[in-house]
Formats: sequence, structure tokens, C-alpha cells
Amino acid sequence: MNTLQPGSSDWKNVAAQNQPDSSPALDALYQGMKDELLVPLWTQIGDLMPAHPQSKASAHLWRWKRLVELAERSGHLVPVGRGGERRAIALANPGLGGRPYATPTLWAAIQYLMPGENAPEHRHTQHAFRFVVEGEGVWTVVNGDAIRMSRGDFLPQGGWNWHAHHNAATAPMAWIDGLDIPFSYYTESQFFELGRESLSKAEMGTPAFSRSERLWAHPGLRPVSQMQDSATSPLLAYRWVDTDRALTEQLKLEAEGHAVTLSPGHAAVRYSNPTNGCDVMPTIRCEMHRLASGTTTQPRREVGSSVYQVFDGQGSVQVGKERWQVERGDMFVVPSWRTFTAGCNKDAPQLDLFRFSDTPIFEALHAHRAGNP
Ligand code: 1HN
Repeated sequence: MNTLQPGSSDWKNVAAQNQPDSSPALDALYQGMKDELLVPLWTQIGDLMPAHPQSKASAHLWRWKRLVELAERSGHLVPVGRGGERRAIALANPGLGGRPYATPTLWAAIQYLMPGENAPEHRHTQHAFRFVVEGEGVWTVVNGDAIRMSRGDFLPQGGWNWHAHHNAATAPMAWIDGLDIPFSYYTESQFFELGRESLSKAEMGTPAFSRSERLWAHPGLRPVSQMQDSATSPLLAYRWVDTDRALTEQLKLEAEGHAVTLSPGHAAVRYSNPTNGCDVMPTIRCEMHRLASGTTTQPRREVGSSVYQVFDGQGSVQVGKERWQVERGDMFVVPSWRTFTAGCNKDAPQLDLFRFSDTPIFEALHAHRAGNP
């Protein structure tokens, strides 16, 4: 008897329906399929077509203190240069079989450079960005344009651009890298080339602002010589002073009675490509969220995965059934369709959360769903 209504997706009850009784003939049939590398749909449909995303990735938290400590030890023990290319240490989600993947689509790592060190030039089709939670002194050089990296700065770096890094300071520096490596890996779409081992003296300079910022970092003003839209942002650094001011003004406007926040006390900005207003890269969305003291976000779930880094403050976050107290630098993963809520502690002035996600992939494919559960 069929007790299930149209619209139901309860495989547990329905999967046993209309299955043949076991018999030697049936066993022989299934063995015959196995020998020919064939699989019948009727024994597997519940796994192939779950009612909603069932992520293999876990909600997991990495403490910044531990990341920095291990990066520092690597700085003393492991040279950086051609071959290994980068002193980057990846978050390996415990649900993803030990691969260096934070989520099924996203790579996240802490990278570390000692004073005077250079990471050699190369390029890859994977899109990347750097985000700086503390420190300064490193310049990343993209197509010969040296870009300063300081606390709170966000530096997108679209695929297939040459890039190298150099630490011009007297102290080590750490930052985080985000890339779409797992996405490129599973879709087998990646290319890579080595560049020069060392840059010219001019490229090793330490300008306060890159050529890209001098051309593009003027709000609402586009160089008229640059009317061709680009899939990745030509602006290669989004500075903390600007991000901070945008968030501060959103909360001030809210206090003045204007409905500009996502929910009470929850301001957010998305880093966007000044040529088309879209995400800074075709595969990765990056945002900064600020929660006012004592406020909480609306619970939310969506298709696709995110990685967060606490930029500042203290708060509590809940991902599905997991709940953590978090502080500066801590990183955590929100798997696809897992309900996420964050709150700023009452005794903290605010909680700033940097977030990156694979949402643009699903939006481009019309496969994105989101909601308040
Ligand atoms: C890479 O080129 C960087 O340029 C960071 O800093 C992380 C992970 C895998 C492959 C290349 C960088 C990377 C990477």
C-alpha cells in the first residue's frame, strides 16, 4: 500500500516498496551486473537523490592560536621556494577523507612568510584571495603590481594571473588564503605554470598603494579607458578603513531609523567587482559581517558551503548541532544546507566575521536555494 503523498521525500519508508523477494536468481542477476560494472538504480536512489543536500563535510572549528603556532614552527623548519611554492597549511575537513579541503569546493589555509623571504612566481587557473587577520609587512605582487597586505585587507586574485609574495619587514607574517582548488580538482579543469624564481627590483618595492588601487579604488568612479567588463575584479586590494567605515555607517543608519541592515544589529558588505557589480570572482563570494554587541543573526541555511574567519570580537556560533565560543582568528566551516546562527557576546563591542563561500557557482547554474528554516 502506498501511504506516501506527492511531495514527500521519505526514502526510509518508500525504498522498501516494490523490491523483489530475494532469491538465487536475483542474487545471480546482481552479481552479473557487478561483474559488468553496472549498478541498478532501484537499490540506490535514496543515496543518489536525497531530499535535500546531505553534506559529507563536517561543521568544524580551527583555533587561530593553534594555526599560528604550527605555522611559526613551519617557518623555522621548512624553507619556502621553488617546488613547494608556498608555506601554506590547509584546513582538512574531517568529513572529506583527509584531503586538504575545508569544504567540497573550497580550500582554506594559513600562509606564513619569514622576514626577507620570497614566495616564487607562478600562476594557476584556480581563483584565490588573501585576507589578513593580523600583521603587515608582506607585499603580494600580481602581474608585477606590488600590493601591500595589512590587517583587515582583502586581496582577490583571479585565476591565471602571475603572483609572488615577499616579506619586506623584520617580523614574520601570517594570513589566510582561500581558493576554489577542490572545485577545480573534482571538475578536472585546472592549469598551472611556474613563473620567475625572483622578481625585478622594481617589483620588489613597497608602495603604500598598488597601481590597481590607484586606477580603481575611487568609489563609483570608473576609468573611462576601462569599459570592458572583467570576470574577476581588477581592484586587487579592498582596504580595512573602507570596509570598517561601510559597516559602521550601516549600523549608524539603522540607529537613525533606516532599514539598511540584514536584521537588527547585523550589518554586512559584499566585496564586489567594480566592472560589473558582481562577486569579485566567478566561483568565490566574499563578505564581511558585523554584529552589534549582544545581537544575533537570523538562522539561515543555503545551498553551498562557507568558511568563516573571526576578524574581531567574541561571540558564539551555531552550525547545525555544533556550538562554539569564538574569538579573533578562529576559522570554521558551514556545510551546505546546515543552519547557521552567530551572536556577539554582550560584553564584546562587536563581532566581525569574514566569510567566503562558493555561492556564485550555484547562482550561475540556477541551483541556489536559501532560506530561514
Ligand atoms: C598558491 O599559489 C597560494 O599564491 C596559496 O599564495 C595557496 C595552495 C595550493 C596551490 C597554490 C599563493 C595555494 C597556492
